[in-house]
Amino acid sequence: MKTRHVRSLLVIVAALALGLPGATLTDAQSKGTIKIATQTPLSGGQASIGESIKLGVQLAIEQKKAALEKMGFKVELVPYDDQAKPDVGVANAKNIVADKSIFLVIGHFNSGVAIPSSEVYKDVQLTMISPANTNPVVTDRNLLSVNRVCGRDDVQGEVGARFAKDTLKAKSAYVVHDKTTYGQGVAEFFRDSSKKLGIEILGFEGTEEKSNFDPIVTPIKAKNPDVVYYGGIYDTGAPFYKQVREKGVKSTFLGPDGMDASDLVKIAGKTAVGMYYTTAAGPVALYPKAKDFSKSYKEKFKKDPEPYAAEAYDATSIGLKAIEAAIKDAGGKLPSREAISVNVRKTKYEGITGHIEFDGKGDRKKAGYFIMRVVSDDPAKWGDNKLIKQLQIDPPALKK
Ligand code: ABU
Repeated sequence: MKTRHVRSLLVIVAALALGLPGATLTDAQSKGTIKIATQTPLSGGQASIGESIKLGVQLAIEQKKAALEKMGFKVELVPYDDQAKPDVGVANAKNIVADKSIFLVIGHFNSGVAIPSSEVYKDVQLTMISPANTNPVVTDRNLLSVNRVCGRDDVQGEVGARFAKDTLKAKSAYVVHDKTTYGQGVAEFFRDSSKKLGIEILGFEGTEEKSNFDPIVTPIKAKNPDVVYYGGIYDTGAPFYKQVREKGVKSTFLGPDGMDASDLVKIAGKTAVGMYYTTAAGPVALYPKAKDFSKSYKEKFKKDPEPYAAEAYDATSIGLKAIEAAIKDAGGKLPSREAISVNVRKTKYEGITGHIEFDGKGDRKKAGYFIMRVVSDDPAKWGDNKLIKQLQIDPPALKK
């Protein structure tokens, strides 16, 4: 390297160390670019959550990239829109692995997209850290490159069933799902746990319907269950619950974390007020360390973070630390993708959502599960939803 270049690199490094404005590496001074990809729905009915996850990642990169810049690397976010569709996620995944400067993927929102996409990442040991995917298969494939900072649906389904039995005193339930990997999966876990606890399942039905639920509401009304449970995401869950209530069904509504979005009340309005949902996204108000995150997020993006944005922030922070460790292991050079996967799995991290450590298959140890009640039809008050119960539960061991 020419003396002039060495001198300007030293000036940049010193400026970065002091946090001076304009202290960014130019292409000529950088040892390389480390790109972090997100894959979430950025268009369609689930875009509000997908966008918020992406913004959580963006904030973490902006606040925490200095360590990598001091080592001489530029850090860039590359957002991909998986449209909540498995085929789009896989096509994006192929482009992602082909870009050798991408060293980390934070995503997805939908387990049915994450599972096939991570089969592509796995082939090159590109690390995926999921902030939100709860289907057991995400980690039960025991892949070194796949981790999640949230809980799992086999646990979430049981948490919901126990709540229905012990707190709601439910004797019967009617279960509907959206036929996706996630929606059907969590509905089956809820159904099976409910049956074991003595709750009678009056109906179990899958539908791909997105707007007109009339044919499904009729038998629900006739059977008058204590609880109506919908396994799916808010974009279809909200019109479902709305139509069930508007047809005069008085049952208590319960759903999984797919309902955990302010858009639920934007669509369902007052019909969603009073309903319960379980979630694996910690309400940010619960975490003292998430206060700064919420403040910065709101200042920067002019809105509150949606559920799973804080988990996305933590997932990114873990990834950045792992990249830093892998660069050190590689003597200051760009590391292999596999070295990052190895370092992520060794994580012991105090995040804004609590302590994060992974088990051997990439599940978060002592993941949080929360039972919540919707308190207002105002989407801006989603963060005020009432915490009914908070649990920390270890993931099940891998079945042999
Ligand atoms: N866990 C909420 C998002 C849905 C999914 O995992 O597919």
